Amino acid sequence: MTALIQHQSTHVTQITAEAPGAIAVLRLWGPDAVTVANRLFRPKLGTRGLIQSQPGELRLGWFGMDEVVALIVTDSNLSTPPEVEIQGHGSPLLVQSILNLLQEEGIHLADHGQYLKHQGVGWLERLALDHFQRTNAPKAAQVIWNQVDGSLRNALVEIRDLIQAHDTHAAISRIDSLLLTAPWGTRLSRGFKVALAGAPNAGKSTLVNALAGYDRVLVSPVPGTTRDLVDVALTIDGWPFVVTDMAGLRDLAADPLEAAGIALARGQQSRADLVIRLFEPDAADGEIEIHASRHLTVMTKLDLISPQEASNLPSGILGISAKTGMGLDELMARMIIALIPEHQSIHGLVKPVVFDTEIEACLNQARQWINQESAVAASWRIDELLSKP
Ligand SMILES: Nc1nc2c(ncn2[C@@H]2O[C@H](COP(=O)(O)OP(=O)(O)OP(=O)(O)O)[C@@H](O)[C@H]2O)c(=O)[nH]1
Ligand SMILES: [Mg+2]
Repeated sequence: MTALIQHQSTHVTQITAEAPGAIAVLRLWGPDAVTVANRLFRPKLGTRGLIQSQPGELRLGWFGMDEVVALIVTDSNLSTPPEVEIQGHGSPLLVQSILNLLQEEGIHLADHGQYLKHQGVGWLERLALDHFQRTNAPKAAQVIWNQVDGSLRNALVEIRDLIQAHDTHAAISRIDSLLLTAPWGTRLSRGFKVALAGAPNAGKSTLVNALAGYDRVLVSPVPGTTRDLVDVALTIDGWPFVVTDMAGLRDLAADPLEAAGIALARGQQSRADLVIRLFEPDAADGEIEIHASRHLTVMTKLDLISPQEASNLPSGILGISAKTGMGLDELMARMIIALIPEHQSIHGLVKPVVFDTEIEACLNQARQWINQESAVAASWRIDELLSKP
């Protein structure tokens, strides 16, 4: 055991985000962590360095050019070598100077994932943490956090056990209900993609600004204003969305730049999870060809027609005014209904969810193998995911 530890190297990683902040926290682990930290740490009060500290005792001093707090961290049964935590000011320059000093002492720079791995956090949970760090929509974050907490791992263990017990019927039904979560689960960290399609001047950009709550994109009465695809990230009812404003669709665009924008917009429709088709009150519905599996049809500029006309819209068409805000709550509610299954928005927060395409591929493959009566291969595939270091 001692020989093994001797051959392991010592690492340092920054635990806090690698960006300017009030404080930065670094973690040093491995056989030389305490020795090196003790050599570089100069105590401020008294004469004692780090090495004489009780585990968990905070010590104030300098590490290189900056003042830091340092402490020795041990696990409760002392089965692993002690680690050192260094807490200092969050300036990237100061952090870099500490990291440089440590590297000069032969300490290896590691990323946060390596640190989690060292702590015994499995691949599945590290992947979930990675997704968690990329979402700031509260409900999506909660769903992903439950996967960090073991929701999906437990479900995969159950499936593997069912396969091994030759209960293939139950295993397939569990796999299928998990796979049903993938279309929305895999969007939790990157957001549901919503494209706005409509003729020039339909009010797409005005709607983007109304949803964002500020003037994000250019609006003008001149048809053909928007050319580029502009992604705007939004949180609606706790879920993440990326709404894409794009060029108004028309067949005869004389301007080559507008024509290029229209080509981009057509391509974007097929990549979107949901297309919102917009048309003005005096335009005929259906003018715009939609290439998407899911879409909502919306009549814009409701403030320009009489209340009587507004209340008599054909069924399936939602009226909105991005100018007055009329109908926007209903539109957002319909976006949620179209993309997040109702039962998921209530109970799904604690359920296992397929949040990554690699997991989705694994489940599809395991299902295929069960169908080909190769239970061993199916169980191996799921085990591989569960035990990935
Ligand atoms: N009265 C009223 N005017 C609106 C509304 N929405 C948009 N408009 C006006 O319609 C014109 C076109 O709006 P945009 O949002 O630029 O339209 P667009 O669909 O983005 O147009 P392109 O970028 O050219 O494709 C602008 O003058 C807006 O002020 C609305 O709800 N009510
Ligand atoms: Mg526009």
